Amino acid sequence: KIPRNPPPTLLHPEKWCEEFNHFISQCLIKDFEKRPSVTHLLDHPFIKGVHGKLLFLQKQLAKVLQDQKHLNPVVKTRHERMHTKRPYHVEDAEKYCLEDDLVNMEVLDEDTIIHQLQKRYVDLLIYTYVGDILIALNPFQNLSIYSPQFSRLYHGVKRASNPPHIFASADAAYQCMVTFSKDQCIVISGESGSGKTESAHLIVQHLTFLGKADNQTLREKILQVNSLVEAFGNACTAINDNSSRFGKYLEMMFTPTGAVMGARISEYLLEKSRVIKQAVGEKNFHIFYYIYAGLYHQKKLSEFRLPEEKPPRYLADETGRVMHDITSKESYRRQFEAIQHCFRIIGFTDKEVHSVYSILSGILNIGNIEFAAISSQHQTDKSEVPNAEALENAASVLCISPEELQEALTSHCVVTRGETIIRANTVDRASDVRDAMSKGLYGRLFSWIVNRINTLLQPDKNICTADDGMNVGILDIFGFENFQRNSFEQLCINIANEQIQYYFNQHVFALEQMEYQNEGIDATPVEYEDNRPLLDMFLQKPLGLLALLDEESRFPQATDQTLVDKFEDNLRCKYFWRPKGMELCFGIQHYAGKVLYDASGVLEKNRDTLPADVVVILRASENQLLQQLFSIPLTKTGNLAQTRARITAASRSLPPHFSSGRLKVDTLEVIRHPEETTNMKGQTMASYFRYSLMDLLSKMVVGQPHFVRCIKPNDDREALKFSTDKVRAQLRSTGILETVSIRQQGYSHRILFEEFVKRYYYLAFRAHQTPLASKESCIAILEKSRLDHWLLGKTKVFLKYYHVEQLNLLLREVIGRVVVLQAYAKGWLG
Ligand code: AD9
Ligand code: MG
Repeated sequence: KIPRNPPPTLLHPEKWCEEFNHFISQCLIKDFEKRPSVTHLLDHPFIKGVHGKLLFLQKQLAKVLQDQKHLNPVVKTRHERMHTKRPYHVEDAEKYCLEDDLVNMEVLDEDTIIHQLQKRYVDLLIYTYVGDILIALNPFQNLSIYSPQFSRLYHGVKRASNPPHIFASADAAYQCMVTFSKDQCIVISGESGSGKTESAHLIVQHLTFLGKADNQTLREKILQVNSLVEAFGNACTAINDNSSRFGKYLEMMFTPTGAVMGARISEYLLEKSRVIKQAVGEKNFHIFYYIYAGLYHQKKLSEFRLPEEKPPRYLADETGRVMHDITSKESYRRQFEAIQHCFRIIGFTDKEVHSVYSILSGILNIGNIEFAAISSQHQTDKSEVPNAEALENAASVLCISPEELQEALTSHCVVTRGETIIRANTVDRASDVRDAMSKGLYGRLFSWIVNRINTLLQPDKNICTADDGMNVGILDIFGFENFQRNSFEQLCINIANEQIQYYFNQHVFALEQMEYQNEGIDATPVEYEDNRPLLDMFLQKPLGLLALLDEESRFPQATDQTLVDKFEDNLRCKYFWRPKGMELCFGIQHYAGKVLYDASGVLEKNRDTLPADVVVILRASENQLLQQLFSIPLTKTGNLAQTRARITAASRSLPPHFSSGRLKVDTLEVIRHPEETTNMKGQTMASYFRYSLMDLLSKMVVGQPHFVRCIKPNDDREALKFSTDKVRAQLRSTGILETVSIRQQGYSHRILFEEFVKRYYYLAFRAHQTPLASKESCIAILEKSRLDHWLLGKTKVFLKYYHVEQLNLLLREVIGRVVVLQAYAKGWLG
């Protein structure tokens, strides 16, 4: 008798077993037309020598094929679904009326939806589905629903058997990847502090569980990656104590059989300016506090030339007061230990880690360098360094010459008519150079850490190359921000969010509706707020906001005032306005709300110049890591050739609408402006930003998307507090109501007849049959699988979001039996 559920240890116990499993699956599924025969098996090195057992094996194979006829239907009625046993205990019977999926609701209006979410939230049911999209409300408290027990509970089961959960979304992406052998992409969006980063962690946690790496160390490494990167890239802001100050796209790579084999991170747009200055109530990047407190406790501050009596200026709070409690904070010290642990587990050498600490200490020391004006009879505006100690400390930890450092900070050279003239820097200019140096150092250090992690986590070529594998990408960017004062950083962050919202709209609304038209299916169009005009206003050339900013940055005489004037003259649309009496301000109507931006300092931030002298002295450092950071131009997201190749590949797999005029992913067009990509030197932040956004999208469009929409229930970060207005605003701006409608009416999966038959044909046909890739074959499969409410277009099967799950479960049941065979085989061969 074949056991229903083979013991899980049989799946990946030893290498041969996996290979054998893969082999049989191949025979059964991929080459089904040929029908697996004894000769196939005999040729396999694992089978050779055990012929005697094969007859029995063959008999079992035949039985598996026969058993297809008795597959259990998985479709449950809604009533059954509602009463399935739930893992978290709900006492009150009335609570069963809570709807796990908003699509099932009969009355569909904003108030009803908000009421549902509120009732769920106070019951700690923070997750809710809208079809295949997950809404996640930030609980602002720790919940006990993320243990390994819960990972098991959500592993490969019908979605309706458990309450909605982030693990279920991760599971769906994983199952889609394995079933369709296709890359997946989980897009997490929501405003700042809504829970994106936490959700991303939980997804990684569940995916590592699913991708059962035989290799325990690899698993541990992957789990540490987020903590390490976030120590360097996150900081405390007015909205969120652990706010992401960079965008992160983490790809988890899997073998064709679904075992995790590596990971890769791409980072976007680190907010470097935070190193030198933070807004009121905000802090520098976490790592600086960790390292200062950690080194203090290890009595190593002097080794890194960090002053003990007075913590560095970069760690001062908004009033200019230095945070004296840094060293007394237990949590910072513990975090420092955790970071040391992360470095070790991931595989950084001690020498590398030491270099990283040196560079961080170097930055803190650079921040302490002060400048004073000296005026002599002949020359005014010269500057000198009154606190030579800070300068020496910085030079010492960075292993550079203090004289050269002073020279690079207080003077610059001008080349005119073949002559080089050394000019003194004013105090302001010297301070700018100092700050540019700190930002440059930190930005490059961050990129280096990310690149190093990628090297340490790349797949072992003996197991599988990245090209043969598949991946699930998880996008966690900085959320939409609206502070009291918003600057260039907020502008970039909000444009990025605008782009992600556009991507969501494209997938959920535009592409779906266009497909109905093309396939001759009659569907009522769902109205939604298209933010394309706004995105055009930012990204268009030559008159988009970013292009105008770049143009103005090229004029040495330009000021922030002329910049805002230029915006006003050129951006004549309803999304842009200039408030009266605030000369340096401009307002933008974003999809998520109105934001007032302050243009002071924007030009300088955009120019982001790092003087050549600084590069020269850092390149000459005796610290090898530092040399490396400044000798190779760090192309953050791969070189031009790689990016182009990726974009070409992406455009091939894009739905045709993407390349048709109207729905082009417009940032992809940027690649045609070679000055931006080939000339990384002298590049402005705006053009780098545009390039990064394009690079990110080119990665995302390759995968099949899954969406997690995080919602912040209140602005006070309080548990159980549900502000109706706050939630309403977020539901409106992200178009959740419209999403519910389209998921209720719509068909989110559209599969070509050919692909459908190829994938699912043995749910209805016998092994030796070769059905045509026709409409009729599709109907046969759909009817046999007892699905209802599907539709057929001219070339595609239209499925509801839940159909794919049902079909995959049926499919897995068949494949599951193959695994049982493997168990038998292992018994005989082992
Ligand atoms: V930002 O755009 O990076 O500023 P996020 O990433 O959206 O923002 P984050 O994930 O950092 O927000 O969540 C903010 C805080 O909410 C966390 O620090 C937690 O304290 C809290 N949070 C969010 N999700 C959960 C959760 N599932 N369980 C418990 C949570 N706490
Ligand atoms: Mg975050």
